[in-house]
Amino acid sequence: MEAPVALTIAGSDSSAGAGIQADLKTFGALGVYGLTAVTCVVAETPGKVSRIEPINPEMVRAQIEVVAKNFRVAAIKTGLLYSAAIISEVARTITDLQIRLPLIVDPVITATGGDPLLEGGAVETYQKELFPLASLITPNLDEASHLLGRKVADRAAMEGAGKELHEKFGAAVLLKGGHLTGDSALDLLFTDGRVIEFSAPFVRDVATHGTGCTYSAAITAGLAKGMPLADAITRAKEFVTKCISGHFRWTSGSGNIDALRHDS
Ligand code: PXL
Repeated sequence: MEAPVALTIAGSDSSAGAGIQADLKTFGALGVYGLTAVTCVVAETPGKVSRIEPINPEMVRAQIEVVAKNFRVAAIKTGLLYSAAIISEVARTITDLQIRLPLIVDPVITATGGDPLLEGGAVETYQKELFPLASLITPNLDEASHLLGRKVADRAAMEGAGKELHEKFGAAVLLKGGHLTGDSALDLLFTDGRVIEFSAPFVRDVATHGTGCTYSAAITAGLAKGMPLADAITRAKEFVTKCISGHFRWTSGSGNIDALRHDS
């Protein structure tokens, strides 16, 4: 059987725990061949971004075009898109190529350590140009708060926020609750007017740089293999939990470095 193929349109993380590196490790672990369109290069170590440089939007388009025309791509995810210009170019390219595949948009706005990754003003471009093309949008609580302009910080607020985003953009929305509910990591999927819960034990005391990227890449891999959305999310959440509990750790006097382990 031919291997399923997925494309990630995302940034490069020099520490390799997040971004396009996490996506490729995830695709590989789940038996999917990963293609890439790099949007920006981030010089960072977990917890500290030191510099970001964008790729020319025309070069982002060129990468998407050449792989889309030559491979049988089965699903696409977007990660860090960095600027309004790149978001617009990605949306235009997907429209021009008449790509009608599952499109998972992970609206990356800040790094896990809090450093900004997306230029100011680009959130509006996401909402106007890319979300209407998405099949699934996967914000965490912080991203949902940015998108809606109000704090989303408890279960009741999650219900309202997810419903509003689902109705506004016509895409399924997976709102990721993280450690909001104590001992479990609770996510809510808003799809076809229904809400489905996904929960996993919260793994404590591990720095979780790259969790969001890994989760959306694992969902994309499941969809590329032909799984229904809710099944792809269930399997992806199990996969992320395994990557966190099996993490790498390098100890040093100036502070430990943790990284997800995608092959555990
Ligand atoms: O985890 C968010 C993220 C996504 N993409 C890239 C990143 C990061 C976090 O640092 O560097 C490229």
